[in-house]
Order: sequence, then structure tokens, then C-alpha cells
Amino acid sequence: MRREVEHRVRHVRGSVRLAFQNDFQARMDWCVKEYKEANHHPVAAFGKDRSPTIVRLTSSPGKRIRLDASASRDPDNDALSFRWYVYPEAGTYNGSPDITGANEKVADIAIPKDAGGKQIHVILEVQDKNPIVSLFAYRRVVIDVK
Ligand SMILES: [Ca+2]
Repeated sequence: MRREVEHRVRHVRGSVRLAFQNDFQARMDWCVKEYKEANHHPVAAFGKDRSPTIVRLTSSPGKRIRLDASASRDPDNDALSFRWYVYPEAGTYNGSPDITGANEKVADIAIPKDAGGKQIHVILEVQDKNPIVSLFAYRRVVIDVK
């Protein structure tokens, strides 16, 4: 089973692969260790919203939108790192909107002037810095540009 899982994850790219492998290790730890000895997922917040739901925003070309994940937390009190990136395959805008502070808990995205009528998907990735194994949490922000 483990061999099959490892074979499959080779086909998944980048941090998603790491997230998957680390989830697997963390679940093994949950089976055999006390709560306080295992790592648990961070919670990615957008504004005050700590739910797992997709965030829906509306904006206009040329505007900037504040992306604030500072209410994110970790049940083990691990330090957190943050990454914001555009997921172009999911949206309808083909360019690369500029994100200032893409590796900070608070960032902002510039809505391109040619993005009118398009949809931009932004992913927030929160990673904990647990010494046992690092775990990830994600939020998706969907911006409809009028
Ligand atoms: Ca943790």
C-alpha cells in the first residue's frame, strides 16, 4: 500500500507532493502517539475567516486587494510560513498578476488593467515549522474582476 502511494505521489508536483507525503507521515504518528507528541495541521485564515471555504471577492482592473492571513494559527503553536500564488489553470485570466509580499502573512495583489471580465484564483499556502514533520493548509481566493 505504501509503495503504491509513494508511486502515485511522484506524479504530483512541488509542494503538493511534499504536503501529501507529510500528511501520510503525520497520520502514522497520530496512530501511535499521544496528541501532544504528534503534529497537527495549521489553520489558514483569510481575514477573520478560519473556515475551509473558498473566499469570493469582486474587484476592478487597476485596483489592489489586501490578502491577510495573519489570523492563521496552529494547534501545536508551531511557527508558520506563508505563500500566496496565482493558480492560472483554475481562473480565466492568463497573465501573472503581481503579488507584493507573496511570502508574507499580509500581501496584496494588483488586479491587471486587462483583467476586466476575468476570474483570478489565488492560493494561500500556510506551512507549519514543526520539528517532527511539516504540514500545510490551503485557502482559495476567487476574485471576479468587473
Ligand atoms: Ca502543527
